[in-house]
Amino acid sequence: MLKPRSTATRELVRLDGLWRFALDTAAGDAPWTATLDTPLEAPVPASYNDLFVDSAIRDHVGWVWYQRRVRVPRGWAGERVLVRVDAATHAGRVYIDDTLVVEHVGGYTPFEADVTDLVRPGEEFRLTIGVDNRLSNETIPPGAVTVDERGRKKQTYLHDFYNYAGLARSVWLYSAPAARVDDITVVTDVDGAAGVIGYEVVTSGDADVRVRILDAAGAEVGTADGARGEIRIVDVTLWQPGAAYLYELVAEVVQDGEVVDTYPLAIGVRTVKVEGNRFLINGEPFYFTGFGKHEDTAVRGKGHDDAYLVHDFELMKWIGANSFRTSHYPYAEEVLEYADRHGIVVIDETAAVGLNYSIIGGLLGGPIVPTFGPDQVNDKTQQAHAQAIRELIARDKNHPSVVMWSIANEPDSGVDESRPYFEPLATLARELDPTRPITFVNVMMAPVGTDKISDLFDVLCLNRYYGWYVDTGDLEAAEAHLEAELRGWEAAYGKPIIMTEYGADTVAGQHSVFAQPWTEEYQVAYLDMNHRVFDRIESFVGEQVWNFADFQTAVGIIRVDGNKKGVFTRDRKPKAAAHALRSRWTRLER
Ligand code: BDP
Repeated sequence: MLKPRSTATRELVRLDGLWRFALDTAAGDAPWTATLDTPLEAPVPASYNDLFVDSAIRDHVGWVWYQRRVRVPRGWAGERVLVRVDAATHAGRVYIDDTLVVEHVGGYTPFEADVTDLVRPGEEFRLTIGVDNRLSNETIPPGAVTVDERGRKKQTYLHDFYNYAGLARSVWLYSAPAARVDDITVVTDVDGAAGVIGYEVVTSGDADVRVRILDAAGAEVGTADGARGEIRIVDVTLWQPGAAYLYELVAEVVQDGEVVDTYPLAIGVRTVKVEGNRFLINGEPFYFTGFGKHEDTAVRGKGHDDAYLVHDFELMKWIGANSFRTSHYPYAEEVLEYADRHGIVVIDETAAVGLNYSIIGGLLGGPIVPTFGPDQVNDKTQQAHAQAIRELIARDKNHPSVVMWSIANEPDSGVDESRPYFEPLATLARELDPTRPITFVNVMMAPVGTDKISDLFDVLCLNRYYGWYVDTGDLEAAEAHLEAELRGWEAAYGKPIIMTEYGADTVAGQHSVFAQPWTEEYQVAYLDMNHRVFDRIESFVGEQVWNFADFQTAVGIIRVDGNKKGVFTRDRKPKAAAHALRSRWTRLER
């Protein structure tokens, strides 16, 4: 699904700002059939949870309603009119006046509806969006709603970040011609000094397609006719990590010799390949440095914010990070576009986090519930997971910054049932995009020998917490255990290994001369220990610290106002570890 853009043939109205807002408990039976009777207003984009000083809103389980009036620009007569929601977490319903126009499940990918027949140019309509924050064993990510003895509903979940909900990304009204570009797929290759752009344009309506490529200065460097084909750019400038270069592919729909639609897409020419135990970008071994991140800030929750976007990338540049993982869900498209323009490499992840019912029991010594079963992860969960993979790849396939798909974080991959669950999903991801390596992120409880699915993937991504969850405070034992495990993976698979998570909770300002967990000194020593081991493992191709910044989680006895494994605090102040990482990553040669 193409991101809405303003072009010579398309117009765009961003519907961000304050909307009327109400919980389902206050909104009445059919809140979309009249003006919402509510004193509350909520900003879009933002998660709603932390806005109001009201725990009934913060802890709400179920639907909430957003509403505003929208005027269709009067010049849009004869155009198709579409409403697009960049994300509704976790399920959304859009109403134009009294009419339901689209429903969508999955909290981090966009959806839209053609509403032309329900609205009129120059006139207003009532736009109501319902958003449901509930997770079940059949959603991605999974969760469960429980009802306690007082009849109170609670949302529980298995992932370690707060269940922020609402409209955390932009909402758009846009116009597009009836005969238009619906989708573009670009695959790039390199042939000597030339770049080869394979493209496919899907259109609605019967029309011809023309494609032009412009360089960064706007000069035309290639053209082609037809809905699919190949364009060669002689003397191509490659998109490189740390040295982004973007061309613009302009797809035009032509009817009777006239251009009726035009859609520009930023593209970068680069190749990605796994060869033996190396990860190659443009044929050169690439070593990932950086973080697992979160979309998470105070007050706005997961609300997209351009100021934080720019600042986070500046901090990553300062610290010497060349990459990050969109842990644990697809991030706002603005983030990927920014990565494209700034040469930051992305591992792009679905929201399949927490497919592991044994972890909580395992960590806290409680009962271990099996992950796969009719009331846990089942066929419907798998279907939702397949849909999440489809939507992620459909949305992000053209970003040069995206070099690998991660189809799940820390699933229960140590049990036999994980294989029939994951095998078709890995096949699906490869069919949808045969050009990028695929991975899943392996959990500590499924080490080599226990894990049942790693052979299905190209890169071994491991999350390991030796020195934190195990060998707590004993970095000597941790070092030996970590090294032994990594050597086991290396010997068994011969594939590239990335440590996609390693980290220690650290309260900024906590200090000790001893190796005391929770102190800034311990975080530095913990990271140093990991790095010593990584540097001894030949198959290592990357290190992404958990986490870029402190972030909010559900309450629990192992969380202090959230997860404190950030190298930066939640408001982006460096802990001592930030300086230590900077000193390593700005000098690292591997
Ligand atoms: C891993 C998860 C991550 C957690 C992290 C932690 O992938 O989401 O936040 O551990 O415990 O299990 O800090």
